This record gives sequence, structure tokens and C-alpha cells, in this order.
Amino acid sequence: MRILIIGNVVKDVYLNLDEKQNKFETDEKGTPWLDLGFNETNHSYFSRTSVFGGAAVTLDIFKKFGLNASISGYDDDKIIKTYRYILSANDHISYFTPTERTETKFTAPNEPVDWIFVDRSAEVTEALVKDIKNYLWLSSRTKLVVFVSAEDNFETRSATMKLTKLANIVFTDSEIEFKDTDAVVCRILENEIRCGDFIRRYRMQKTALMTHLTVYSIIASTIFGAILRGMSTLDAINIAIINVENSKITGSPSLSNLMKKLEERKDSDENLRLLTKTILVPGKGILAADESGGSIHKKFVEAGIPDDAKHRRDYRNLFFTTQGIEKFISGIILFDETARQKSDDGRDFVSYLTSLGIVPGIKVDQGLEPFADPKYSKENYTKGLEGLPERLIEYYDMGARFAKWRAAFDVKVANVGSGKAVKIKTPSDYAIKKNCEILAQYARDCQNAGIVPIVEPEVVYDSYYSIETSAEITGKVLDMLFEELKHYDVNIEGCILKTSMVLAGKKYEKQSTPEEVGEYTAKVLKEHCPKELAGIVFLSGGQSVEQATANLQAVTNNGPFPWIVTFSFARALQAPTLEAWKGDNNNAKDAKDAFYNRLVANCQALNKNDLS
Ligand code: 5MM
Repeated sequence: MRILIIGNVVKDVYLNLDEKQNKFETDEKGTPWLDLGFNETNHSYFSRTSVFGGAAVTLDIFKKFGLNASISGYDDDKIIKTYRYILSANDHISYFTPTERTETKFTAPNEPVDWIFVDRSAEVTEALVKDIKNYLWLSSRTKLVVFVSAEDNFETRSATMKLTKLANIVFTDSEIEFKDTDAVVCRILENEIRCGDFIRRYRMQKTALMTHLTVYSIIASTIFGAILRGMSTLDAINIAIINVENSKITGSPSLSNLMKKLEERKDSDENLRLLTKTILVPGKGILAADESGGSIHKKFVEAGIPDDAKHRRDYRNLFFTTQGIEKFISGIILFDETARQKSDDGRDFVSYLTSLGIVPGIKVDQGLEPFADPKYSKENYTKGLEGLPERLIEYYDMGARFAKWRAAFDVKVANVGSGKAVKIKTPSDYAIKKNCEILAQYARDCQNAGIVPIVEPEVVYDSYYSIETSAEITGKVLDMLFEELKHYDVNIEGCILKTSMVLAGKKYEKQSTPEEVGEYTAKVLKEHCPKELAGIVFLSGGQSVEQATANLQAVTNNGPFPWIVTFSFARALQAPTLEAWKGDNNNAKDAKDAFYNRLVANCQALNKNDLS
């Protein structure tokens, strides 16, 4: 299989200014400066990490796939025509090209080629279109791939569009419509790849310092190279995502590494599925003991308990050391601080819980933040994605095997009781989509790290709305969530949903009976959750202790379900303990008894019959 690449080649000279901090001098105004050693004739730099950009990235990737490729008009050894200097400092990149760009030319290959690949870096002219057309006319077996860039100027665009009419495959980083072509169109957008019927999202780590230009070239050439190697479109997209997510400005992984990671992803699907069986055990539940600093502070202040690390540890220790909890609980969600604290016997809590046969989980979101867009600034998204892959590796090493991320949707409705149709003001479609996308990115990161994600889109049980509205919003949120999880290629069998029950808002005059909650909740979950999902756990969301248990019972009465259905309460399991403890360890026995009683009551409410 021979490929002729048409495009420009630049030599990217990468300078990491952060590494040169100590070489900076300061002028009289105190501004730091560094002599990079350039002059008008010499574009070299004394110490540099260099990679090739433009068509050379494409060439490099094709070669990795063992394809016989060359760049039109370039001798492999004398590839350098243009320099581009990429300067990075404080995660910010700027780049400049001190040499003139060369014209993209078509040079007929010595031997016939199977494919012509017009790279993103090509500056397509009418003359080039003519040359390619002539070649295709003479060599009927040759097929064409064209990359249409959103950044092309008018001339280049109109010339490139002529090529798309002859193309078999079109890659583009734009939303342009392509008419009069039978080509398969593959769009590579900022964080999303759309090829034929497949949509997959990807995300670049800021630390990779890649420019979008390089990212798009890597993705297009990897997809194409993988397809030529006989991989399915989906595998080709997945390997392109693995490639780009693991590439750095200084290079990308070898093919064997890529294949290994693709295989690992498939193997890890099975591991994750098995892991969910240890986290979710029929008849047992999950304790959410993951209140963040702010939430535990509020609880302690209300209860008159000093909020310091010792009291927080002692409080969590009450739950973890209650005799026999392992009969009722299969997993506990911890907050970062607790995961690093020690139990009474000197072991860290994570090892201690593991020794009881309880799987330790970890809350990894970093709380809510209002949207920056003024139109949605009254709604929130959940932050914490930055640096998440690194944190997950650490948590895995510490022993955590599942994680949790909470998105919260406050409900605001209009027209209730007015005879007109109820209008849902919040959550807006925007807030639902953004949060579900973030939840899916988090879930993908977790699965990459071998950690089972719990996705928690909470419809906040507060304010004034009916159970019908609650059902409508919950259904809408779940639909969007599962769509986004699919887009990020999250393995649903290795993923747990933590959801609110469906019930009228706390301030609504007609509070929902347990029968209604059971019926509505079961109906919404059955209609909106895929059967393959590993399990569904409930949050208590500010329901009273008894209310949460009665409602849980009512839900399980509406089983069987295709998933394990259980509780993952925080407040509804812990409130009586906090009340009994009062911050004084002399009350530990009463506090532990109170917890034990809640565990017994909630496990009884599971009916143990929730698997069909
Ligand atoms: C324990 O609370 C969890 C963390 O909340 P913050 O981020 O506000 O500190 C929370 O996600 C919790 O796991 C769920 O909301 C379920 O708790 P409830 O009390 O609703 O059962």
C-alpha cells in the first residue's frame, strides 16, 4: 500500500522556557528576558527539542502503521524547509515561523500510489488541483483523501472543495457541508470526532502543550492509518484518541504501545465489570462518607462540634469501626482527607476497610462553580477535571477502586397551578449537557485508571415542583448522561449510577407518598437507564432518615430490576450518629448503635430481590 502525502513540512523547534528560568536576565525595568540566540541568518538554537510538524507528523504516523508513505516533493533526508519555533511558558504556547512557507507542489511519484493524502498543512491551489486530477485520471486505482481546514483562506478553500468532489474520504475540522461528494466525512472538532455514524469525544491534557493543528493532524492520520491496517472504524477512532491523548509536543507513542493500550482498554472493561461485582453486592449498600471540607464544617457547626482534623477523623472512625458493618455495606466513599487518615489500629482507613472486605471509594470532584456564561451564571457545573488522571493514579495506588463525582441540578419552575403548562426554567438544557459531558469525561478518566466511576447527577430535592416535573427532569438528565457516556466510550457495564429518587420538591404542597416515589422512580429508571449498567444507588438528598428508608423500600417493591439497586446515603445513614455522638467519644457506643440501626433498616428495605 503506497501513499503520497501532499502538504508542507515544518521543523518545530520546541523551547520550554519554564526549564530555562535560571537563564533569564532582568532589564532595568525588572522585566525578565532571555537571549534565544537567533539572528537573521541563523535559526538554530543551542539546546532544543525538535519535532516535525505539518505533513511530517502525518508521515511519521503512517510509517508507524508500517505504511509505505512519502511526502510529495520532499526527500526524506532533506525534509526541513520551514522552521517553526514553539515557545512554552506557564502552560501557554506561542509560536512563530521565521522562514517563508514553501509552496505545496505535486510531484508525480516514481511508482504508482494507492492513495493520495492531501494533508491539513497543504496550501491547495488551482494548479495543484489540476495536477492531482490529471494523476487520478491516469491512475484509476488511486484513491483520494482530503483534509479541509477551517482556517483556509478563500482561494485555498475553493480549490480544496474541488478536490472533495473526487475524494473517497474527507477529514475536516469544520462544520462545512459537503455536497456533490460520495466521500465518507470525518469531522475532527475541538473535543469530538464524528466519523460516519460514530461520535466519540476526546480530551487533551493541558500539560501535553499540543496545538490544535498538531492534534487534528495526529487524529486524521491515525484514523486513516488504522483503517488501512484493517481496523474497524470504531477501533480506528479509539486508537486515534489514545494516540492524541498520549502524545506530547515532543512526540507520540509507538504503534506497539498504542495497540497495547487499546487492548488494555478492552481487558480493563472486563476487570471493571468484575470490580463492580465487589462494589455492589446484592442486599448490601454503600455508605457516602465523602463530605468535603465545606459540607462537614456546616454539619459540625450546626451540631456544635469543633471542626478540626481530629474530630473529622473520630467521626468517620465511628462508622468504620461499628461492629459488623461489612454485613450491610460493600463500599464506602471517602473524602481525600479521610483516605489519608488512620484508623485506631494505626492502619490507614483505606487498608483497614479493605481488610473488612469493604471496597474503598473516593470523591474526586472539587465542588460546584457557577457557569462563566452570564446567561447561565445562576446554574453550576462541577469542577475537578484538571489533573484528574494524575489524581486517579494516586488514588488507585492508595487502594481506591471506585470514585464518585456529583453534579447538582437545582429545579426552578414557572406556571405551577396556573392552569398553563409548567415551564422548567432550570436546569437548562445547557447546564444538563455541560454537566453530563463533564461526568462522562470524569468516567472515562476513571476507567482509564482502572477505577469504577459512580456518576451522580443529583436533581436537588428542594424548592417547589411536582413529582411529574421531577420525573420529567430526571428522565431528561439520564437521557443526556447516557448519551454523553456513550460519546466518551465509557463502558456502561463498569459504571454505577447514583441518582436521586423521583419525588416532589421539598416545598411543594403535595408531598409524594412512598407508593408514588416507588412507582415514579422505578418507571423513570426502567425507561431511561440501559440494562447493561452495573447498578443504581440512591442518594438521600435531604429526605428525613425514615422517609429515605420508606422510599427505598417502595422503590424495591417495584422490582425486579435489571440492575442491582441499593442505597448510597450520606445524611440518611449518618444523621442519627452525629446527633448521638455530639463530638464526644464517650458517646461512641450510642453513636455506633444508631448507625447500625440505620444499616439494618435500609438493608431490609432492599428486599434482596432486585435482580431479575
Ligand atoms: C456526603 O456528601 C457528598 C459530598 O457532598 P459535598 O460535595 O457537598 O461535600 C454527596 O455527594 C453525597 O454523596 C450525596 O449527595 C449523597 O448524600 P445524601 O446526603 O444526599 O444521601
